[in-house]
Amino acid sequence: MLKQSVDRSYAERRKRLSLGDPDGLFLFFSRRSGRGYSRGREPQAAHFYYLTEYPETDSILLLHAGKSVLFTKVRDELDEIWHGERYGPERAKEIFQFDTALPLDSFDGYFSSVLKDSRRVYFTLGEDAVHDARVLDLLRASQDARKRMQPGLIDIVDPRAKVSDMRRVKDALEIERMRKAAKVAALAHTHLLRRIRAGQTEWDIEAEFVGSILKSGAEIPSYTTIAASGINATTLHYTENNASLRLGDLVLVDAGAFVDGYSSDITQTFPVGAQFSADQKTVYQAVLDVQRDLISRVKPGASIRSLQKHTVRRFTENLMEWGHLKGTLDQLIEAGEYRRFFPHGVGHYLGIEVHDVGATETSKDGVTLEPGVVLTIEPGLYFREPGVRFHGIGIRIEDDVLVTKNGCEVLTKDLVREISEIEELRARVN
Ligand SMILES: [Mn+2]
Repeated sequence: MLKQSVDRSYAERRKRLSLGDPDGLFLFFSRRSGRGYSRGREPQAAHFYYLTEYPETDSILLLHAGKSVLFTKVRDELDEIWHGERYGPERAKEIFQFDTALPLDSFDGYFSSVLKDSRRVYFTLGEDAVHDARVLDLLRASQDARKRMQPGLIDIVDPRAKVSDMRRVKDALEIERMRKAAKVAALAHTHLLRRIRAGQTEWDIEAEFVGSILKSGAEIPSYTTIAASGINATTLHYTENNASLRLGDLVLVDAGAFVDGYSSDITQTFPVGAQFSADQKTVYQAVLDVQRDLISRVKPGASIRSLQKHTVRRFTENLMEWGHLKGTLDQLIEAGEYRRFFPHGVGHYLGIEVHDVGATETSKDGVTLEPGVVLTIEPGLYFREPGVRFHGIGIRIEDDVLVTKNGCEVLTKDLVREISEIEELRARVN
C-alpha cells in the first residue's frame, strides 16, 4: 500500500544535514534490487531511510545547499505487475516532500552539472561496488573537464560520521516508533511465558515469538531469534533453535521486533518448568540486581563505557563470592578474568538498526549519554566450562532504555522480570 503522506521530520533532517555543509553534495543510495531471491523482507538502506522514509529500491537522494533531489524509477505497467505499484517521481516529490524528484536515468546528467561548482562530495565508498563505479566514473569525467577550466580537485568525504551522529540522538517521531517496537516485542516475550512448555522445541519459541510480533504490527523480527535452552544459552549467538525443551532447564530468548522502521532488542530467561532451581535463582537474581542497578545509572553524563566498567566490577565480586575467581578484586578486573563468564558488551545503541550507529568512544572517556539516546542494558553470565559451579546455566536480561533529562525511560517496562512473577506465570502452563 502506498503512503499518502510522511512526517515532516524527514525533510527537516535533510535540510539540517545539508546546511551543515552548504557547499557539499551529499549522495545516498537506497537498497539495490536484483540480487536474486530474497529470504525475507529486506529493510531499506538505513541512512537513506532515515533521510526519506522512501521505500523503493534503486533510488538516489542528492542534497545540496539545503535542497533535496530524489532520483527514482518512473511508473512502468509491466514491471508493476511483478513488484507492485511504484510512486514515480511526481508522486514521490509530493508525498515525501522533496524539492525535486526526477527519473532515475537523469541522475548522471544532473549530478555532473551540479558537480561543476562543487568541491566536496559526501559519499560512502566501499559499500557497494556498483554504486562506487558509477559515482567514481562521473567524478573522473568532471575532474577531467575541470582540469582544462580551473585547478582544484573534488574531495570525497564519508557522510556516515555526520548522519550517524544525528541518528544517535532520536527525535520525537523516532521515540514514538521505538516505544511501539519495544511494546510489540515485550508483549511477544510475555506471551512465551504463558505458552511454552516442556516437550516443545526451541523452534516453537521462535514460531510463537515471530507469530506474535507479526500479529501486532511488526514487519519482520529485528534479527534472527535466539531461543537457547540449557547449555545452548552459553553460546552467545546460538540460532540453531532445534533442541527439545527439557524440564529443569532454563531457556534464554533474545528476540526483537522491527516496527515502522525501528528495532527493539530484548532478552529474557525463564525456566522450562514451573520453577527456577536454587542455583538458577542465585545466578538469575545476581544478573537482575546488576541490571536494575545499571538502569538506575543511565542518565545524561553516564556512558556505555562507564556502565561496562560498573558491570565488570559487580560481576567480578559475584564470581569471587561464588568461588569461580580467586585473587583481589582489582587484579582480577585488570586481568579480565570475568570474560570467561561475561564476554560481551553490556549495551549498545538501538534505532533503525539493532546495533545502531553513533560513536561510543571518541577519546579515552566514552561518549556520554544525552537525552534522546536509546540503548540496550543487557548484562549476562554464562557457565560453559565443564565441571565449573553452575555449569550449563546461561542467563541474560536485556531491556531497551531511552535517556531522558534526569534518568531514563524503560521502553520495555511491560516485561515480567522478578522471579516470583515469572514462576507465577510458568505455574499456569506446567
Ligand atoms: Mn542487544
